[in-house]
Amino acid sequence: MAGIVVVGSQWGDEGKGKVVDLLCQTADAVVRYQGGDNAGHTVYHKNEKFELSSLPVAIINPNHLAIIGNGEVVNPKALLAEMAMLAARGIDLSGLRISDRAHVIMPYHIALDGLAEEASGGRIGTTKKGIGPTYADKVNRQGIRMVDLIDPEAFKAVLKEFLPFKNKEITKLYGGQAFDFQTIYDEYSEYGKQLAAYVTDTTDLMAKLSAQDKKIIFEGAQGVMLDIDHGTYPYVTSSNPVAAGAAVGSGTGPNKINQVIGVVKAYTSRVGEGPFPTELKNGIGNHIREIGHEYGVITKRPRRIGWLDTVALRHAVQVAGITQLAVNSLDVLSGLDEVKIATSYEVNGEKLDHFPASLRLLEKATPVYETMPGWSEDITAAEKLSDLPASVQNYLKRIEELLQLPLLAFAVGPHAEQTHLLK
Ligand code: 2SA
Ligand code: MG
Repeated sequence: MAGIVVVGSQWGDEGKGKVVDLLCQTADAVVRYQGGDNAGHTVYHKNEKFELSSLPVAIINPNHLAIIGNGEVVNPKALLAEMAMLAARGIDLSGLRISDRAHVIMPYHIALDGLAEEASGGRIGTTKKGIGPTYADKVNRQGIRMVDLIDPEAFKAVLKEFLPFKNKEITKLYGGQAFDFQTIYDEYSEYGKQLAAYVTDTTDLMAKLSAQDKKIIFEGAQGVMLDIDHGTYPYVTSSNPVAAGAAVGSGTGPNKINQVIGVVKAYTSRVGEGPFPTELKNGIGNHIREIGHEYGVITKRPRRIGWLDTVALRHAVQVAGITQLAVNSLDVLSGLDEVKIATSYEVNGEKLDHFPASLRLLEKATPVYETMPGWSEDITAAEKLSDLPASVQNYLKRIEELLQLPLLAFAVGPHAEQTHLLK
């Protein structure tokens, strides 16, 4: 088996969907391994725009399996709505498989996420999709899995056991509204019934695919800097976007992963709270946000914008084992006189060339920049490296040098036809 992981190398929204869409044309299966409907993946397929959330973006391509792995958390209501939207647009869902081990996002998780954000004045800036509380229950062994959801008796038993604790938390801690057992049970049993045909032992399926000579793409959501272990904790999501997460979140051995493609946006964006050393709170940042349509796919929040940060990227390369780069959104930078790349930070007059754990250090970190000439040409029709102006080629070359990794692909626009593999 050939296993290729596609990871976001920054704080999400690097354009992983485009790269997956390109690579999955020759794949046998594509697996999402973490996150849930907090993810917002935009892909343009045959000139049609699709915004996907819980499903692997590869679902829009027929001819291969699209798997929701055990590491994902599934909002059944949102997933069914996404499936209905795709079916209405003529997308064939017969390749969809949902892990019976994936945990279910329950309405009380969504309520708790919202209540915690509200009570703290938006401390993390989550998407309020219940992601953190669902993973917390999983780790605390109070979660409900898909295998339970599709089995009415099992579902009744686990919901009866856990709901009183959740209601206590909601009412006593936050003064919120308790959930009624029967209402949730009836509604969610129905979702279970509708999803049952897709729910299967995907771990066993992965084992079978591994035993054959199959090509599998592991589709990451969010980005390495939002990883619960390796990101800017606590300003992170509650899963492991790093490539190792692909093994855990799909039930595949790490030895089955041969390639890790780090998707990099030509600048940096971040949505939600947390450190962002190269953030541009000025006209350039605003300009990039507008040109790049940098607004949350799910929450519509304006994304924070900054220069490319190779301190953070080197950290991502290291912790995710990235082997090749795909650099996106080069077109968005067209028209700037100069572009900057952070190569190290300065903290209290000292040089720091690795990404620190301490938020206090990060707060004081001033990026040390290299400045390069910008480009003014419209590059959206470029197909090969040699079609790009020298300043763009130099920018890409410098990224390769600073990260000591080869470029595999680049994109000059949002459409599938604007993402190009290097020959
Ligand atoms: P959560 O909801 O618990 O995962 O939030 C925790 C942090 O993770 C960030 N996060 C994201 N960052 C970028 N993109 C994401 N997906 C959507 C998109 C976001 C949106 O593609 O645009 O619509 O706002 C995503 N999902 C989670 C989140 O902002 C918190 O910082
Ligand atoms: Mg996104």
